[in-house]
Amino acid sequence: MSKDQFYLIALGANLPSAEGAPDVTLRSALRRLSEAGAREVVASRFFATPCFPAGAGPDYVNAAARLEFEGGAEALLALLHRIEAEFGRERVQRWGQRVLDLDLIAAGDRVLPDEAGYRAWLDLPLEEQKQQAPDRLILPHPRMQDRPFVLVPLAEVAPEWRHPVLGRTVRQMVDDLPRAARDEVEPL
Ligand code: PH2
Ligand code: MG
Ligand code: MG
Repeated sequence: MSKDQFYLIALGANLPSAEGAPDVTLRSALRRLSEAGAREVVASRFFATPCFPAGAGPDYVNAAARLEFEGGAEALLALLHRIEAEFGRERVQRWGQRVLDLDLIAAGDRVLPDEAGYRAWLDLPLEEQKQQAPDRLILPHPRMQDRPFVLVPLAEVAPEWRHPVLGRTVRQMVDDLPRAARDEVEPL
């Protein structure tokens, strides 16, 4: 397997879909991914996590998966969006409530769009993150290192994956989190 074909994704839901409750939706979305061409899909357990930002909606169910995919990062992103749409996801409000969120977290050890473009997103202050959404694919996900609901599940499927810009493994990034934040991510 070439490193280009290895991907990490994060899954989340905090509203019921036509399939059912968030955990049922996530299980079903993982099955859809395999049917649609993702191979060797290995998923974490499911976790209950407090909504970020606090108070913006009900608790989430989150999970992570690693997988192989032939088509390239843009094609995988398009597939993730297609599956979100199939499950009734409407892209209205950022960071609010969703029936299914499938986020591309990393494509092997690639840095997109390039190291300089990546660093600009990495350093963006929180207030500006709320105003601006990137119009192109930024990888690894520029906020992954801050998010217990991404890192804790990810540590079950890719503990040794190393962030190509920060130089930290997933396991190390989990250890870097405040303990209280880690403890809020609880297996279902
Ligand atoms: N996703 C968001 C916004 N807030 N909070 C939690 N706990 N889990 C998420 O997956 C999540 C969130 C936007 O994608
Ligand atoms: Mg998303
Ligand atoms: Mg998300």
